[in-house]
Amino acid sequence: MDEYADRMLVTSALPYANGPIHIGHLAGAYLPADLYCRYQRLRARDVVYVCGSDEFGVAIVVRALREGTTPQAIVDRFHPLIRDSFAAFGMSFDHYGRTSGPVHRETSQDFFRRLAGNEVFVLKTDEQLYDATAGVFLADRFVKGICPECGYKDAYGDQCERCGTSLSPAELLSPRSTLSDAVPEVRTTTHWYLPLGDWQKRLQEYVASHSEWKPNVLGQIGAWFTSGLRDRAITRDVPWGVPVPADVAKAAQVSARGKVIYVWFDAPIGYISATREWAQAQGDPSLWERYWKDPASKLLHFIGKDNIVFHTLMFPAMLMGHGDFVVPHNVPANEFLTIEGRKLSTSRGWAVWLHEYLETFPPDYLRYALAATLPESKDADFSWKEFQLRVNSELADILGNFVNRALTFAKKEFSGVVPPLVSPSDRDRDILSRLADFPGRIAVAYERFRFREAVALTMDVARLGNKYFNDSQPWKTRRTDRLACGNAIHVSLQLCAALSVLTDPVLPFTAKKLRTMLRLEGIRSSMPGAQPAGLIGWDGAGAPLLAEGHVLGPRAILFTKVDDAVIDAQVERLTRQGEEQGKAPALPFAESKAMIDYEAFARLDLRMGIVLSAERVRKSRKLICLQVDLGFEERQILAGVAQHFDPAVLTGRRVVVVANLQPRKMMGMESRGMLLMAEDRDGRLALVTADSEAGAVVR
Ligand code: B3M
Ligand code: ZN
Repeated sequence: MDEYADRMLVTSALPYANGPIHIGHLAGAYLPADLYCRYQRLRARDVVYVCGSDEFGVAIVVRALREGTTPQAIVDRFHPLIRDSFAAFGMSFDHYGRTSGPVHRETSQDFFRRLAGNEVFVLKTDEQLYDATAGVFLADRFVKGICPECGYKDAYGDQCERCGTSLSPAELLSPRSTLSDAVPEVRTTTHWYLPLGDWQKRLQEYVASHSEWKPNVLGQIGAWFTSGLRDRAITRDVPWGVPVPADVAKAAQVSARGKVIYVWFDAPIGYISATREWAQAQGDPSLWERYWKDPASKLLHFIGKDNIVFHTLMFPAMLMGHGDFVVPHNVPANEFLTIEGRKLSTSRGWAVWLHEYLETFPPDYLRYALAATLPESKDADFSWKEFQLRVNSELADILGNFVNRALTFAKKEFSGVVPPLVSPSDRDRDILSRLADFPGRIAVAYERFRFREAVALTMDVARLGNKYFNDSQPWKTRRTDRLACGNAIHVSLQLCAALSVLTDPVLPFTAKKLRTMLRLEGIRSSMPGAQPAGLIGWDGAGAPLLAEGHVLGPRAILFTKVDDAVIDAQVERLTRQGEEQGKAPALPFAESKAMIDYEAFARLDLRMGIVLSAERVRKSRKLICLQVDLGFEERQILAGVAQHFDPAVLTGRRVVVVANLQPRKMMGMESRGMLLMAEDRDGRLALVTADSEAGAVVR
């Protein structure tokens, strides 16, 4: 049952420090990890859980430019907001660091230096736009110019925000630097690449040894292997990041000026630097090595599905290339969260921010509501109505109600002292024996990252208590059979004590409150830090924890129901926020085209197709080559969507094809047809599809 050794290093994806945390983050990489770590600590496992703010990356520089400030000012604003809102939400990191600090810089440069020394990298030189005034090369978001497709004069070097066309800086007309407004020059620049293709075989063997990984993770990795791993640039000409070590650049005879390590190379190394900072804080700077260099320690990364490739392929290749470290033992990635049935979008203001949530509700309400519906194998939806239902009908009406009845009865009928269990009935004995199984049953779910199931089973203990209480009818036996009444309250209180341990991973604040009400001591904490021996842990929750005669503490209400008005206000706030932010870009709709007659439309031969395979076209940033089954024949079609879709998600999809388009040659390959796409105002693309057979005519 327990798949991991006693020692483990657990991480959650480092959130970018260019905005607050929202509930989509929590459902993806953070809450699952915290549930898991708290559970493992209750099992007396040696867990170190680290995270930290990811403070580099182009997005942070762009935001700084937009706000007329510096990247450091941006991360200095959001790092504490993220750190503190995590703490208020009950995230039990052993250490929460930040990648703009000195330990991370040193750790990243040492890592880079080792790979360079092991000749893992390849160097490549190509042309890039250069701003002679600012003295830096211009990554795509640092160049603006006229869109060659629609003439929009403020198109960025990666995409035109008006027509959505994906671009490269060299395609812009009259380009100019967003840093200095200078007209850029074309200069050659050299970068270090990680030749992932060289590692594909070894990575396939590594992944094949982990058949226990979640299917959604293995599925995505399989598609990456099918399309073939490619070289990944791991340095950038960006004025913000961990500088490429000067000695490595010198040895390679490459100018290090303005060159930094690519954020997706240094960010996972942030897990190592955070562990080093943790070890320093423990007073033993070498302690981190027990978790990163000892094969007996298991490394687990909790992430969202958009980070799978970096944690199961790129980072393992880096670690293998380095040679000193363990490789990830599991990467239980979650899918995405939608909100009120719509895709979460920070740019459109369609998000629930954690720090704003905490202004109105206790953390445990959201911990429970999210844990009960985590997107573990497919996307899941968060709605305020369901949040209210989870709090009112489950937390309050099941768990809170049971605890309140048991403690109220103990107070009123037995002066707040645990009554003896004397000649227990079959029902009494049955409950106690069923209780004994719960820690083991719930543990299986936690060990297999099935948190929704773990939380549902935990609530089953409270459901069992309510049923037992109703069936025992202590309100009658208190007059007719004091002994039976005492037994009923004795057993009910044992269930309450068990719940104060078993709910701890998901409801840490409530569990602590319940243990205080029960005056239950000697229980392990699920928080980080050394603990004395002999404490009762997870498995101990299956046996009675309260001796007869034990004096209980003062009662309190565990949960306050959420009113409709409060929920309506949240929905209204989200809608208003969405409208305001959604309106902000005020992107115009694409121009309407001239009217046509029916005959013009009828000449189109639109057919349903099924994508048999999809792979990126080498040396092209935009093209994907698809083999499409049209029912009556197979077609090769080139589509300029490589910056919108991962080829893996296109394979197997039903698409609409313009089947009578003249064939075209692109990059030396023939394209015989075109896929229909829907493109919304901010350039997001979606496949036009229908649930029909290949070859079906679309009218
Ligand atoms: N900051 C991307 C993200 O927040 C990145 C994660 C890094 S984990 C090493 O999804
Ligand atoms: Zn355009």
